Amino acid sequence: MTSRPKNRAWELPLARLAFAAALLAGLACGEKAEPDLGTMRRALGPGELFINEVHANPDAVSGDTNGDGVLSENQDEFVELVNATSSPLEVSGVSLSDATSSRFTFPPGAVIPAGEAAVVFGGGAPRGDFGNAARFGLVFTASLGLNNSTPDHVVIQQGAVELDRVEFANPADGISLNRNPDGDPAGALVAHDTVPGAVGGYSPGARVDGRPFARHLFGADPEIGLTSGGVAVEISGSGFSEGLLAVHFKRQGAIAASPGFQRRSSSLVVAVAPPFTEGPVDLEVVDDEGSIVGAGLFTYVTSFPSPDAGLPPDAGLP
Ligand SMILES: [Ca+2]
Ligand SMILES: [Ca+2]
Ligand SMILES: [Ca+2]
Repeated sequence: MTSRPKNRAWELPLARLAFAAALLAGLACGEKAEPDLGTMRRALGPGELFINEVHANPDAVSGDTNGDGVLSENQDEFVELVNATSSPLEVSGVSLSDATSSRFTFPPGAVIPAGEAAVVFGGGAPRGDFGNAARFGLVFTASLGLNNSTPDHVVIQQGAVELDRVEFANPADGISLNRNPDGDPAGALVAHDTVPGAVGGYSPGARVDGRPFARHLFGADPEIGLTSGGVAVEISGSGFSEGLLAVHFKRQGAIAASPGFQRRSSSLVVAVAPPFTEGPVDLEVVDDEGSIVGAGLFTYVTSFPSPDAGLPPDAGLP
């Protein structure tokens, strides 16, 4: 079962992202001359997908990790898996097991973007962003049954190839086990609240401090503006830092800087569109952590269709 984004406005941009990701992955496969051109399916290597966080022992009073309002020592267990590569990974068919049995298999079409996370909760009806996992359709549920005291392990594998394995025993009540450093596949598994920067006892789908794993631009509103510029464009995304430096509108070597921009939140920047030539442009948000580019998110037009276009000259205008 998959948790869908609550805000349906995300669905179109997500479909575009998935399509773009599929195209990019197909191209990447083509460059490597791998046989399965046109899809991103390929054999994963150990460590390309890894277990970053395991929560086996949710607190019975304060441990509603899946955000569904129900405290459950089983449903609020979770395992967080992270794509360690700089490319999208198709993970369909990758399975997750514990000491007892296979517990979960990623469904067909499951793709984890570069550096992003997927979360498998023990059950319930997960509600929340979970970093960017919900927006990418990467929040799942399955019966996990992770032991609280008897030694247990979590293994992820594709076919017979083991991608990652963690072992644990007696995790503290209400505190997950997390890689240290966070997001480092080679990091040791330690109590979440002892990882530098951690906020709280667990962080399903997010970094230990609650930020999303990767930064993205998701969309623009409006998506269309005049070539003369001037419209204020709301750019939605993730991980915008407080040190916003510039917003660029650009296409194939041509670049124009927004004459006025403001960070409203970690997920929203507003920028005045500069004048530009007709056609689609990429948007680039530059802050003190680097730059984030969204391809083709905005389109310049020379004029908007007249609201009375097609009507006879005397069609009721006062
Ligand atoms: Ca819950
Ligand atoms: Ca348990
Ligand atoms: Ca986490």
